[in-house]
Parts: sequence; structure tokens; C-alpha cells
Amino acid sequence: MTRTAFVTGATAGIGEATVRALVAKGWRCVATGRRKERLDALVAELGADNIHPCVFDVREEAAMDAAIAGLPEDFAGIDLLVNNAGLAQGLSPAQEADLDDWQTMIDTNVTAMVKLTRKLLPVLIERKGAIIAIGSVAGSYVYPGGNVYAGSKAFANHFTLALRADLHGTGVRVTSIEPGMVETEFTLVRTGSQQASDDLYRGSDPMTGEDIANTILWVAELPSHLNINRIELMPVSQDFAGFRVARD
Ligand code: NDP
Ligand code: 8X3
Repeated sequence: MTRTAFVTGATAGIGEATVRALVAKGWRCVATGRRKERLDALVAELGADNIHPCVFDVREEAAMDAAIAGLPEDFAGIDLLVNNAGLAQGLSPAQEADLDDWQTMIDTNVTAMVKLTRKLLPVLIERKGAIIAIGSVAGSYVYPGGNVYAGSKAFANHFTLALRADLHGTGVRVTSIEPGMVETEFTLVRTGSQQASDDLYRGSDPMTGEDIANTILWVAELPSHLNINRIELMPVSQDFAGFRVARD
């Protein structure tokens, strides 16, 4: 039987790679994002039988509801939710940060994620499905300028583990995947600068969207009695040391 995944943030980076990886293994995907032309391109490439595009801003609850209500029968039986859509905005220290940037990150990375999860839990429980959320190492190890992004990802990491407790006994599997540096559009979105993005990734052999997609696929296809709780992964070039001392 064909399984169906609901992948948020499928227009770029990790989400787009995840849709490709899942479809290559015979899954159907509901692919979401704001950029319609990118979702249309995925449908053209992978086929309308395999991809159902849902164009909406995850911060707009009415649009989220309409997307869920409008799922065609073939795509309505969700077996896997991939909570991936998210972003960072800015790298300013907290005392200089833009409050609108903070609100955008909270609305997208926290509020939209919990609302979508809550709305899809009935079908996921009915089908003994799975939830895979993309948290971040930023939720465990802080760095200067991480502030609200780091806080939102700590929330994502922990909410996902908390879901596991509430879903105990339902058969629903829940996994928090927490990557370090992945070369996607993430840094372009965060800084607004392609140069800043290229500078960050240059010479570091970062992880790719495909690396994370393959991890998601591996977790999704494990036997139904196995739950991976958390996976933290980084490129070899990155580590988590960072204690600093300010001196007089
Ligand atoms: P990209 O910028 O390449 O992709 C982000 C995706 O999220 C896009 O498809 C974008 O779609 C979607 N998205 C963002 N905001 C909204 C919104 N308001 N409504 C709908 N969709 C939205 O970044 P990544 O692939 O790297 O990021 C994916 C996830 O991975 C994020 O949650 C990020 O925090 C996390 N992550 C990334 C890491 C990295 O180093 N790249 C490391 C650890 C975690 P569109 O713009 O079309 O709406
Ligand atoms: C993205 C990874 O280290 O850029 O979550 O915050 S990092």
C-alpha cells in the first residue's frame, strides 16, 4: 500500500530533498510552501500521482485548515508528518534584534508547527503513523546571535520529545532530528545575502539537504516497532565547543 507523507517547507533545502527521497521510495507526498512555482515544478518532475502541492503560509491558520480540508482522497491518509518548514531571521545580539524578526521565527517555528501537528494527530493516530520534526543543534548549543532562533529550536526539539510521551500506546512513532550546518537557502534567508551564505559554507564541506532527507527516509522506513527518539548530526567540520570568557 502506498504511504503518504505531509512535508512542510518542500520548496527548498531539506524539505524539497525529503520529498524527492520519499517519492523515489514509493511514497506519495503532500508538499507545502509559499512559492507556488516551485511546488508546480515538483509536480511536473515527480508526477501529480505522487505530489499534491499545497500553497500556503504556515502562519495563516485558516489557510492551513483549508489545505488540510482540501486534500484529495489519495493524499488524505497521512502516515508521516515531516515538520520541516522554518527559518532564522537575523544574527543580531538580543539587545539589537528586530522584534518583527523574532515574531516571525516564533510564529513559524513554534506556533505553526504545534498547530499543524495538533490538526494532523487524529489521522496520524488512526493510521499509527509517524512524526519527524526538524529541530536543530541550535536548540541544544547556543551561539551569539542565535537568541530566538535557538529558543524556537529548543522548543521544537523538546515539543517533539513531549509528543512521544503523550502518544505512548498509540503506535505513533515520533523522532526529533537535530542537524547542524546544512547548505540550503537557510543562510540566504537569515541574512538576505548570497555572499554571506557562500562565505559561511565555503571550504567547510557542510551537510546537504540530501543528507538530512536520507536520514528522514531511514527513520520513516524502520520497522513499526522501532522508535528513534532523537538524532543529532553535524558535518565533520563543525563542533559544539564554544565556551568564552570576557576579561576586563
Ligand atoms: P530553506 O530556507 O532552504 O527551506 C525552508 C523551507 O521552509 C522552504 O521550503 C520555505 O518555503 C519554508 N517556509 C519558511 N517559512 C514558511 C512559511 N511562513 N510558510 C510556509 N513555508 C515556509 O532552509 P532549510 O531547508 O535549511 O530549513 C528547513 C528546516 O531545517 C528549518 O526548520 C530549519 O530551521 C531547519 N534546520 C536547518 C539547518 C541548516 O543549517 N540549514 C540546520 C538545522 C535545522 P517558502 O519560502 O516557499 O514558503
Ligand atoms: C541551523 C543550524 O547552527 O546555523 O539550525 O543554527 S545553525
